[in-house]
Amino acid sequence: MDDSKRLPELRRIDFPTDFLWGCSTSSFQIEGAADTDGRVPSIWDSFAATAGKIRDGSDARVACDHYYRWQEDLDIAQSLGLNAYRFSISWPRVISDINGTVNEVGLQFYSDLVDGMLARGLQPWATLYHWDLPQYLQDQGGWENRATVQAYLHFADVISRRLGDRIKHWITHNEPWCTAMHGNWDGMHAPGKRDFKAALQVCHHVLLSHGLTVPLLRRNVADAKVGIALSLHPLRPASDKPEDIAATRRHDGLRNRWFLDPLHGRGYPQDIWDLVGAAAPQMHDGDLQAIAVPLDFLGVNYYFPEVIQDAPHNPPLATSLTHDPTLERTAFGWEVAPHGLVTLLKRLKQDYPVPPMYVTENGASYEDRLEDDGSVVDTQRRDYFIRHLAALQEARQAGVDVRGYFAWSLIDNFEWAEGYLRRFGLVYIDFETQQRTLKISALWYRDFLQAPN
Ligand code: IFM
Repeated sequence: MDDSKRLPELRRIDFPTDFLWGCSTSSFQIEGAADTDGRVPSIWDSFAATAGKIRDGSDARVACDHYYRWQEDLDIAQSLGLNAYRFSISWPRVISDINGTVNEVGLQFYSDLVDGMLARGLQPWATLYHWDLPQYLQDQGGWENRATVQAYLHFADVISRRLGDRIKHWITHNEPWCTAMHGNWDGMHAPGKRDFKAALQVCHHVLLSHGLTVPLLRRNVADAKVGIALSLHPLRPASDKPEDIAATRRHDGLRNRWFLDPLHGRGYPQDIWDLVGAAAPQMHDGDLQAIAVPLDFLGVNYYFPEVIQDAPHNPPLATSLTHDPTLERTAFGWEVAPHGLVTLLKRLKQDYPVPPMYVTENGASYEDRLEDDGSVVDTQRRDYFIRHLAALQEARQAGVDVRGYFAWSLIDNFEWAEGYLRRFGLVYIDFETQQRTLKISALWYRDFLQAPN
């Protein structure tokens, strides 16, 4: 991957006029107001309250206080010149208990939020599930329990009936890999299990809930456009040894194909199904057919590529990750590889009958500082965006149908197990005062979007 140091020339007019320019956020990471207006605990509240789970010992009880400051945040989004805004809906704010009781106050919050977007020219892109499962469902087994699929359908039904007159773009799930694997295999995320078989069962139920929700959304919402946002990675072997090449194929099997194949009607990849043996998920007749429902778009969350080595003593995949030492890294340690986005998008087009795609997340964490003069000089993040947008454009010019770009994230926020140690925002948040400051990257995005030609 050759990512030259010179910044590419980038102009908005070189993108289609109906291209979507957005930012992404998620409910748990920004809203706060944890006990307000009938919101009940989520698995992330419980996880954060458990000693040792969050690196800085923090929680998201206040986060960015967005529940109270959403108007200011949408004003900022509008001032940048965005025409779309991706957010998620907090299930524990809207459905209060195991009986499916609807919390009208919680629903009203999202209704107002969506009205606020429309009033500012921001097309609402709603994610139904961005990891904040109600704790009362986890108490019954969470996503490992097939009953959670029905609970999710109820949640989706309530939301889409109420907001479907205004929200036309729906993302069923954000990054099922993280829900399943970080939540249940490596235990880095809530609910914090370490059980590979459980992770694959969770994964299956998440995909099933996706598949069953798509027709429901289409029934409830006139002109609905429905998709899913996957975290996908371009992979390459650490060497040209046959063992590393085979390991890369296996790693791809779980990381990418385990999601892409069933969504495109191919079922779970047989090579990985055979490899995981008894850990394979329990399925019912018709599940795979439901999961394969055609989508209106695919959301691609791209952050970094992975370099894979054979690791015979590392079951079940017998692979391990290494780094490309020639690539620069973000403060989080993630490799900066804009060209990986071209590789990924072209691969998706080549290997699958993909619908139109949107980059639903892309961004970088750096150690930003609010200077005495009030500026936040995040030139590395600005350059990251420029290079990735140029890569997106290169993929488009090669014939890949990509119709929008959502930067992660509008504002600094609670970065899951990392707490507040990782800043991804275009906008700096002082978590003591809740003051918002546009970083250099935000000023660049604004100037880019609003340039006269
Ligand atoms: O903050 C997360 C987001 O919630 C999901 N995608 C990756 C981001 C950065 O880690």
